[in-house]
Amino acid sequence: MTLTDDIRAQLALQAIELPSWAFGNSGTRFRVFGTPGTARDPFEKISDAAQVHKHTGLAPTVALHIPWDKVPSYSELRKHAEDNGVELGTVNSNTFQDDDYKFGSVTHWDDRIRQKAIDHHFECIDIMNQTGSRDLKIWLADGTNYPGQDSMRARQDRLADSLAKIYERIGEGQRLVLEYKFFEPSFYHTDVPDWGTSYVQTAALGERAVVCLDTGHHAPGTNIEFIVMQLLRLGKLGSFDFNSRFYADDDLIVGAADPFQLFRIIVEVIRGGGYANPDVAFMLDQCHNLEAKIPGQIRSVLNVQEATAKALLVDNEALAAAQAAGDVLAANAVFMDAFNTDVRADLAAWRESRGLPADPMAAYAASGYQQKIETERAGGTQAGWGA
Ligand code: AOS
Ligand code: ZN
Ligand code: ZN
Repeated sequence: MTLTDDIRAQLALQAIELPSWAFGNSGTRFRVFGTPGTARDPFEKISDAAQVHKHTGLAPTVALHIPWDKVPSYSELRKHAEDNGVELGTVNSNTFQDDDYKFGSVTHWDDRIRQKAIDHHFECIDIMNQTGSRDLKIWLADGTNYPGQDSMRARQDRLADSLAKIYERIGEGQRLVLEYKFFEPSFYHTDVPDWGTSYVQTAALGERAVVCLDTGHHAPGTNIEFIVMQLLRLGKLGSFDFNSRFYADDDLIVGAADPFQLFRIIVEVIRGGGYANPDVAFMLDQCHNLEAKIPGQIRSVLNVQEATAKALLVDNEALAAAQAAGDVLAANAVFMDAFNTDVRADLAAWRESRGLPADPMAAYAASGYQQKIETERAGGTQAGWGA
């Protein structure tokens, strides 16, 4: 099977948002290793992200994280992004790195702390108005570690109340995107643990509140593509945080751990009308603890593109015929044929036809950018996860 003109045209519509934090240092609770050349501030993170777009044409926007990417002038940061050929995207709030949030943020029983968390989101919305961002993404660390520690019911009610206040502030063209995660840092219960809770909470808010599905935030064995199908069916799938996991929320390179799962997810996205649909944002949520960050992000967007090309190859007519005939093996064969097709040469040719390097990893390595930042940024304080 080869990529048809129609598939080639569809591939040109792909846009994947990069996380600014992928360009800062990150690690585990055991150690954060420094990586030569790592960005020292939000401006350098944007410059690095722009390299990914330059070599792949796939990553036109960069997500910010507040307060990690706090700057005195967002119009300056916005201009810097535009000068580098990218735009600022989703603003991620942070209510997990302040002592006040030890027992929760927007779910906290203490009115003062709950209001502080709501005010932080108001600040994020003010920033979105300056950066031109559409989405406010909320991931909450809220939860408890022991049964009886707090009332799960009361926390859920406070969550609904806080989100309603934040939603009221969201502009007409903006969205509130609520991410779920089944555990960590809370281990007994999490206040937004699953797509159902995120759905229930966002449905209560209104149309401009949607769900973010982070692929690393499910128990092992979960059929994630089923969730994708269901949220698309309900019109509530607002965005993806793509990454890979072997064990927990590993935040490794998307498509590295299970390329077949990524393919199955994208098949459902396409089937549900979510591909190249601005209402369903493709984002990465990854950290590169060991590997160089810019090539790590280049590899990531290429993995998503490769899975997309394969998913677009599925012969839907043959699949429908096999399904209608109850021919289980034929239907599965149609599915697997697409996944097992090697699209790499076709994608290289497609890139060249669009003035992009056939091999973006090699092009970046040959560009001299990595050597340049390793020299120029030596000795400075590198930005890090949380810094
Ligand atoms: C946390 O586990 C979530 O995946 C967040 O989306 C994100 O990773 C965090 O806000 C940034 O590190
Ligand atoms: Zn995430
Ligand atoms: Zn996560």
